[in-house]
Amino acid sequence: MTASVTPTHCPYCALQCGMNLTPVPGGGVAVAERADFPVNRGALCGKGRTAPALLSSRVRLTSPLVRTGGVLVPAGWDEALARIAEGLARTRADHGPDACAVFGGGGLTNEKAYALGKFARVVLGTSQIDYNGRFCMSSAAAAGIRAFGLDRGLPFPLEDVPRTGCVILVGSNLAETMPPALRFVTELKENGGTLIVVDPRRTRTAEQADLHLAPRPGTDLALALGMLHLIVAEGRTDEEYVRDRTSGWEEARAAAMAHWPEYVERITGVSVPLLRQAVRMFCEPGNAMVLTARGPEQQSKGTDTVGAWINLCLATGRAGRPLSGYGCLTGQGNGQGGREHGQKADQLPGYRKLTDPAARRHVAEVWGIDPDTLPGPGRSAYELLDAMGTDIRSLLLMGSNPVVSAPRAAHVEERLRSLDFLAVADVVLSETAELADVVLPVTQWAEESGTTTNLEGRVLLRRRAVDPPEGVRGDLDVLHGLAALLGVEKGFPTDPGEVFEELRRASAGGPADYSGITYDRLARENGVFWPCPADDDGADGPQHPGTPRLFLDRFATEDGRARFVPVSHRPVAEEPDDEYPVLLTTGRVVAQYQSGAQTRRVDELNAAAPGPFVEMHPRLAERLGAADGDAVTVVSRRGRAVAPARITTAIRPDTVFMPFHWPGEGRTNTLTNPALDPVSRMPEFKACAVRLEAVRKD
Ligand SMILES: Nc1nc2c(c(=O)[nH]1)N[C@H]1C(S)=C(S)[C@@H](COP(=O)(O)OP(=O)(O)OC[C@H]3O[C@@H](n4cnc5c(=O)[nH]c(N)nc54)[C@H](O)[C@@H]3O)O[C@H]1N2
Ligand SMILES: Nc1nc2c(c(=O)[nH]1)N[C@H]1C(S)=C(S)[C@@H](COP(=O)(O)OP(=O)(O)OC[C@H]3O[C@@H](n4cnc5c(=O)[nH]c(N)nc54)[C@H](O)[C@@H]3O)O[C@H]1N2
Ligand code: SF4
Ligand SMILES: [Mo]
Repeated sequence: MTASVTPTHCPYCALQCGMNLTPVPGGGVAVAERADFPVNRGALCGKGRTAPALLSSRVRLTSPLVRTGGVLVPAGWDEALARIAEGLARTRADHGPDACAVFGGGGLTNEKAYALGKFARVVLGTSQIDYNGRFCMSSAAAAGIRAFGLDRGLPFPLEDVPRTGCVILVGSNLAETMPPALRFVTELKENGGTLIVVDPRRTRTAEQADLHLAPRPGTDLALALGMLHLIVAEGRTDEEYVRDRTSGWEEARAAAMAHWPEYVERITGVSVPLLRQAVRMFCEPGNAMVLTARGPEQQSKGTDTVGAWINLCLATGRAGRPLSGYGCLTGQGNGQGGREHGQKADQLPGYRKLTDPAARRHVAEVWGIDPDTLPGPGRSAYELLDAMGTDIRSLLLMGSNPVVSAPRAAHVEERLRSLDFLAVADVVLSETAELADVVLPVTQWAEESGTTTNLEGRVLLRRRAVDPPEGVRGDLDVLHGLAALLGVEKGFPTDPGEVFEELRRASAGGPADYSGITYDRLARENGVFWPCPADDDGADGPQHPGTPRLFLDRFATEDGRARFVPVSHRPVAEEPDDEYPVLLTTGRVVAQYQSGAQTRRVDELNAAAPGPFVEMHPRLAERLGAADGDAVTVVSRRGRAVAPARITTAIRPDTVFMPFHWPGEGRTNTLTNPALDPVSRMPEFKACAVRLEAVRKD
């Protein structure tokens, strides 16, 4: 390996910031600025900057572990893989293929996600595969497909954001969750544009806003409907656009007109004058965007809620036009690509539908199998975890830590413990890996190549910069080895470039068409936006340029029109009552990532965010008799958690907020409600009813 500089991308969030890596003698790499990548122009947050710490960390796994006499002990790779193959084969023989399940993650590269989906369907023959992206942006994906016929997080590059007129950021705290992207909204303001932030908390992001609306958690749907009502009442709709480019307006309009501003004020707590001000700002002549993140999406009505915000864009002619539109800020490193290539329960590569006969024929041909042997759609992530130990008997898990991150986590943990067999591939001994029968230590981002697709739909190449330590193997090697032990010798190459070549063919002609993208091109071009079909002639002529901006001429629906969906307000699945009078909402802090499996093992990040807390308003704290820093017990119908109070006027008095990055006593997901959205099957992470008790001081 040469000691030269390798340009690559961050292992964490969906921004996929560009960075340069240089190997450090003795192990690991040094991170340096990489100014040529337009998304971050060299800027990195603390997580990206410290990502190399985990490469040479002592806590990283460097040997497979197998459970022997009740404890995990180091073992060789041959033994570990054989144990997994045996576990899966026994389940299949005793209970049928659907008793084997696979769980993936949106942090896995496109190549891994593709191989994992293929492994489930071709090697195990199971329909039971899903992944953590179901917990992430699935409601926005469902709403995007319903309205536009296609789901790509942002239909435009981030560089368009500062050039629009008004941005409504709904439930995104990007100052903490994508810090380098804050630049795009501060530049918007410098350019004379306006920023509206919708968040029950006055976050660091909300502090940047010209207008901050702080609705009660779980009421964004009503808020958007109230705004649409005012838009109609004030004659601010774009009639020509609605006529020429959309369908279904009459029904959607009628539904919105039932949501009077005063009624919306009662539901959301946002006053009618503020609602009017938001409408005025959004309807200024010119362009506007609505960007959503997990706030409105992680609700048991997330799909309809995003639909309501999309309706607002459509009614005002703000979608499929330059510098205007609706977008979802996808979360995980490969949150976009991870939902396109087949680790989702209902999906085949290229964002094809598993129920579509033509899609099945196409992919089966690439895989060299009979389409009739392809299983049908399986269960969604929470439903799959809930079925562990009942009709699911064995699980292979890669790239997720549900013991910390799944809703109703104590129940999920108990389900995982009741499995006949659990195998986990990870870089560290996560809380989920601790429960496994076999743990496989895998390589990390800087030690392997592969592609990710960032939140803009920009396909990127991560490059190997250093050799992995002895004892670890890549996820692709794991799948290759297991496939061979289970009797499938071909079709699971270990070289990511070879997997990508197959992915290109499998995606060709699908909605997420990657067939015109090659590793060579990615190395030259700093990313290519899908869809990017291959040239038919195969000659060296002009290549498809990729598609940075979607929908400018037509939407991806059959008739090319965007579809309004009539939606109406409904309450959260669990409204506060006398017994559980307060709403809990959950989310993130800047220094920790997700279940914390990686970032809790980095000293600098731990020092910045050492543990969980319960953010609450002074009035609520006073009623409770809690001072700042006092331990507070939070009780829901699922269980209880304890964490110190953090008292601030930045949150509504009827709501508390907890970050979800920690296991144990302060595990937020012990409390959360797995009520699912009927379309996307997204759990309601953002609202459940709780009771608070101040812990007695001695
Ligand atoms: N530091 C850090 N960065 C990350 C991650 C991380 O774990 N840590 N994870 C990455 C991933 S996978 C994701 S998905 C993204 C998530 O990125 P964000 O969506 O920005 O993160 P969250 O903190 O989950 O939620 C955003 C905001 O929603 C607000 N909110 C809560 N309930 C409601 C509601 O009912 N309505 C509205 N409108 N807002 C509400 C919360 O107060 C919070 O400020 O971040 C990515 N980046
Ligand atoms: N209460 C509450 N809960 C939430 C949310 C919320 O807002 N509130 N947000 C939800 C969201 S948006 C998300 S995305 C989920 C995320 O939650 P998780 O799915 O738990 O995500 P991570 O913590 O990133 O887990 C990834 C695991 O895979 C490992 N890993 C990393 N890279 C690789 C790799 O390449 N291969 C393998 N084999 N392993 C790897 C990591 O070490 C880690 O253990 O949490 C959800 N849970
Ligand atoms: S913002 Fe996201 S991609 Fe950029 S450095 Fe931070 S974690 Fe990495
Ligand atoms: Mo996410």
